[in-house]
Amino acid sequence: MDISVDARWHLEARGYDPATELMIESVFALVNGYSGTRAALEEGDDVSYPALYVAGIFNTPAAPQADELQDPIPELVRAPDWSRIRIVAEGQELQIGHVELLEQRRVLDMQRGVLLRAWRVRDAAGRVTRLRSLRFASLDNRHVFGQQLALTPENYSGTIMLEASVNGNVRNENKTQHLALVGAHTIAGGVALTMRTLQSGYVLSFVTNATLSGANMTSVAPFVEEARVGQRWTWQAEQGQTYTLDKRVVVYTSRDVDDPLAAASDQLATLGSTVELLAAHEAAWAARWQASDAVITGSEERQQQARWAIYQLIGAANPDDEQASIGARSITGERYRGHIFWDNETFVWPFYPYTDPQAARALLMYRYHRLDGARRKAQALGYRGALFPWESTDTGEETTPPFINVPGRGVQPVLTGSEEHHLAADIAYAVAQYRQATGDERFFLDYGAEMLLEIARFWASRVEKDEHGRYHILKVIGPDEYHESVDDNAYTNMMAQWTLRCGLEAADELRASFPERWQALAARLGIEQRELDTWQAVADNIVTGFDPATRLFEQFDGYYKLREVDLTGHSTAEKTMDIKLGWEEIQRTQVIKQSDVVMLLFLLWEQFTPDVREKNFRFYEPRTAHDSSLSPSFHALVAARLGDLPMAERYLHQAATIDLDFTRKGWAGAAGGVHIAAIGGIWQALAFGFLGMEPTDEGVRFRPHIPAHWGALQMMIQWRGSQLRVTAQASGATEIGVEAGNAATLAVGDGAWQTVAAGATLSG
Ligand code: IFM
Repeated sequence: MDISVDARWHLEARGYDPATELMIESVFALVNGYSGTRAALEEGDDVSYPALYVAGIFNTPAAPQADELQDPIPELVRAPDWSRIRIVAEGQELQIGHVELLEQRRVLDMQRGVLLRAWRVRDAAGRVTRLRSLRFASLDNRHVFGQQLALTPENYSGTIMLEASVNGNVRNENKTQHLALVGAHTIAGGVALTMRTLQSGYVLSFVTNATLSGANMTSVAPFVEEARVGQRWTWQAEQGQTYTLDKRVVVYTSRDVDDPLAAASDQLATLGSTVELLAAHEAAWAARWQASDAVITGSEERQQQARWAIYQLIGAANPDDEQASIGARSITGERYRGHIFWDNETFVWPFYPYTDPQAARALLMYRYHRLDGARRKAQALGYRGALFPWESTDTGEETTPPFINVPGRGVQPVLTGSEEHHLAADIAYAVAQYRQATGDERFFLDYGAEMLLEIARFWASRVEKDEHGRYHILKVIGPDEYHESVDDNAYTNMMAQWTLRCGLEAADELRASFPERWQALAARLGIEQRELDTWQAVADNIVTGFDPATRLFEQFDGYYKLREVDLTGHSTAEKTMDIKLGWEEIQRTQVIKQSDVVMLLFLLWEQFTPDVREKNFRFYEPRTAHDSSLSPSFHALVAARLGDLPMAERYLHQAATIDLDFTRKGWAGAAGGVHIAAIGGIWQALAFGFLGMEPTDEGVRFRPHIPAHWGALQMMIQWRGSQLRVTAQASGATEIGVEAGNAATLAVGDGAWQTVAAGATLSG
């Protein structure tokens, strides 16, 4: 089977194992920001879960989806399967389970954004059929899908029936029906299927047409069977002859246009051939790689992991959509119901300001458009300002389920929705980071400043003052979710302090440079000087848990008194620590689920002296179980910045294998979708850790730490309108080429800032 594979650009899965199938479907998914298509076998089998998700299409069913839930929870809707095929040769269905699979190779070509498959099957009568397929979800025109299938009867001639359909008979994994049929009919040269989400009322229209080429063809018959539409061919196939299906599908929803069916049909009528669509799609991927590639010269494995992370990140965001954001499993699976967490702003989002600023802006606008929901949440809990929902969907309302069934623990209350508030600061941090990285002052003036002020206002209302004039934040969950209802979580308090200062700076700046705008905004939000004085007092007097004697931050009040647990040999994949110890017990221990103080070290790096960074990392790293996929990548990042390269690489590998290792026993891995936060963390570990990128208000500095066996790390970085190519050698030499755009203010190591024009290079 002749698909050539270059591990630096391709992921490959050989054969077929039902145990790994669902993981492969997620990891090899076709993603273009608008939609995600799981890489299920086109003809289906008993375990496969073919699914399309269209970003932002959520539905809340009429009744709760599970016994433990009191109310129904909105979830990302499984949309019609656009790439379904059915092949029957001489009356025999060519599907695993009905025929013997002789060989199979599946390749995700990350460079071109295509999924390739080659397989051979033999039926009980000994007839061997060879098949090859290619699928893509266009990055050039995100509404378009393309599919090709080449079929060759190897050792027989006979009647073959081939069906290419769009199948709307789908329910979500938990069996919830979210879609109702609106209409299915033939159109000029094809077929159309329109469905509507039952409660949220989104309309989704698919139109498709296909051709089958080969000798002695008989005519094509379109079919419409309830919510399944397609075309069907039956012909006398000749031994050794190859027959090729070319299928194009267009999808529009009522989120995009008023009349999705008309839009999809009009587009299909003027669409180029599959080959032309594929060429445009590949060109779009080439442009995105040009702006975001990471090259690791000496390690094929790291190279593949890095490129897969970048592939998933490019495919997770749509720069043209301000109404959708990135859920915990991107658009590749249904775990966490497609909900959007802090995973987005803190883990995934930082890729975009440095590689695709328009996508970064669109994702922040998703939050801005939901500022009223955040105001409502703050108010409902008795606070002021804006507290974004811990779990967010299309509406901007809090959608965290109040209860959840945890394996091994039964039905448990979920406190994150009411207690995990650091997300507010995480969003503020992204707003400031975007402005710093892009210089987009318009965004700051029109939207960013308002977000910062409202979030700062939330924190000022969230604190409680003690008799010594110190401010506390009580009863929170920090990033380490193994400890609930804690007081003065260092991460939360420090990030709240940072947000308050940022809000004060925004107010000062607007007042000084844009007085009219400030007056209008302050009047609209009702901000007076008295309130700003309170913010200052809170920022100056909030407790942080820092002990100048030990140089450590206490993760939260009382953490040191908890029982120490030796985590040597702990394997998350086997059993997480909360399951091993029990939920009550784990709260009595120092076991940390995921990076907490360690995250803080990175986010507020400049605020800490080298000894504080080192001491806190060495204290908290052995206490962290990494029972959340969010954890290893940030340990990789901080370890790399501290120059501990063996540890940094170990954690980087751990982050990558969360999804890419299909062999771990008892581990469902990526089955429910890829762990996009871990993936975003991989890019951040490379950029901010190994390449040592330190963005500042003055310019961007690089202090690389490159493992010897990598040889070099080269990354494409956008900085305030300049396209940079940064190459750091393991030997220590670093070059930053300004390839295009504005002159950039750059520095390497402890060197002085330099202004480098387009076409010039800074070496250090
Ligand atoms: O947001 C995360 C959280 O930090 C840990 N549990 C899973 C959530 C979704 O990924």
